[in-house]
Amino acid sequence: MNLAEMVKNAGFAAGYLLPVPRYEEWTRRRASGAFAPEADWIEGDPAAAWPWANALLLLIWPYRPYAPDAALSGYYPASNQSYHAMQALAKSLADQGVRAQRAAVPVKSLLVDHGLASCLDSDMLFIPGFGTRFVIQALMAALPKDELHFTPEQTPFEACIHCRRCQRACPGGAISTKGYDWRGCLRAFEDGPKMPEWVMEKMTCLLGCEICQDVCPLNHFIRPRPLTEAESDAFRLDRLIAGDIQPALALIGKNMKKGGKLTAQAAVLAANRKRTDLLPLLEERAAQTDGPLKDTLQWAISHLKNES
Ligand code: B12
Ligand code: SF4
Ligand code: SF4
Repeated sequence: MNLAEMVKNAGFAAGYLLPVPRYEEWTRRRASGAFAPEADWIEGDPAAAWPWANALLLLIWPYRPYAPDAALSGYYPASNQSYHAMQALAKSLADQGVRAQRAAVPVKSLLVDHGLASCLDSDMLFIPGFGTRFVIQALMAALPKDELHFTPEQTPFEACIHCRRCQRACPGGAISTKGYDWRGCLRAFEDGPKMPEWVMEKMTCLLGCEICQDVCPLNHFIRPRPLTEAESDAFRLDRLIAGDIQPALALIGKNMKKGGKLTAQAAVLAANRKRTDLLPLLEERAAQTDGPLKDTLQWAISHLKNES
């Protein structure tokens, strides 16, 4: 087998092979409550979770973002594509008798600690050639001994030019001279049918927030790409508000369905984009809906009524 070739054939731009990692300090810091709740699903002790594995393969999937006026995060469609590429790679490895399994590990810390990426003031990772626009996938594997060619550790490097554009542009004030604080990051509060008022008021994008990456000069060499026809159609606000989310889920993965969040985000975005033409649809949907999603729909309706 030729692992580097398999990684390339699966569509990844790079693959880094590391020994099974240990990160007790990271796990201790998480236990102290320092990290966002989304970090809870990361495995705290890899040697115990994957006792059969002898290596960790970190895979890099670069992508081009959409232009800011598309109001759609390019990360999530890319993340879905890279997930399927990673599963296909695991299957090809299994076909060669190599056990490999998706691993929830703190990929940022691992890349930074090995000098393979640099953490910017925005808390995004930067890799030369890809900017911050890449998804990281991770596979724990049991490789034959003659395939264990670990990626050499590099000297850690600094890439951020501390221009503070991300700090000035961040709508939640998450980035400051003290660093990044997830409690001010819009993305940390966008996962359900209801969002805090301050998040709804500042939301500019579906699926996440792209602002700190859009303004970063280290990304400006990457040309945004237009939405394909299928993407434009799948993410039409009227469609998402009506609950017709299957075409969108086909592009971003079924796990993005969680509790009506696509409909909630579309309603908020409709309000923030002053889409008064969508008022009748929002009212119709609110009349058929109960619970927290109804509150979000009503927030959007009252915002739009104040506009008209
Ligand atoms: C939890 C999480 C979030 C949370 C918190 C984000 C955060 N920055 O902490 C929320 C939901 C807010 C979020 C938002 C986003 N996320 Co996110 N997220 C994660 C996740 C699942 C875990 C990250 C984590 O644990 N954070 C806790 C921090 C503190 O730990 P860490 O990131 O591992 O490592 C840092 C620290 O440990 C620190 N460190 C290391 N040692 C020490 C020691 C000491 C003493 C100290 C003080 C610090 C320190 O340095 C490390 C580098 O910063 C990762 C996937 C993964 N498996 O890691 C994706 C991940 C970080 N997210 C990603 C993305 C793309 C995003 C968004 C852009 C999505 C979007 N479009 O809206 C935003 C960006 C927000 C931002 N500016 O960072 C990508 C980042 C890719 C990249 N190029 O950097 C990742 C890697 C997912 C992936 N598989 O590709 N995310
Ligand atoms: S915008 Fe400037 S300060 Fe912020 S991460 Fe990019 S280079 Fe660093
Ligand atoms: S993702 Fe948005 S809210 Fe979060 S730090 Fe970046 S600019 Fe701020």
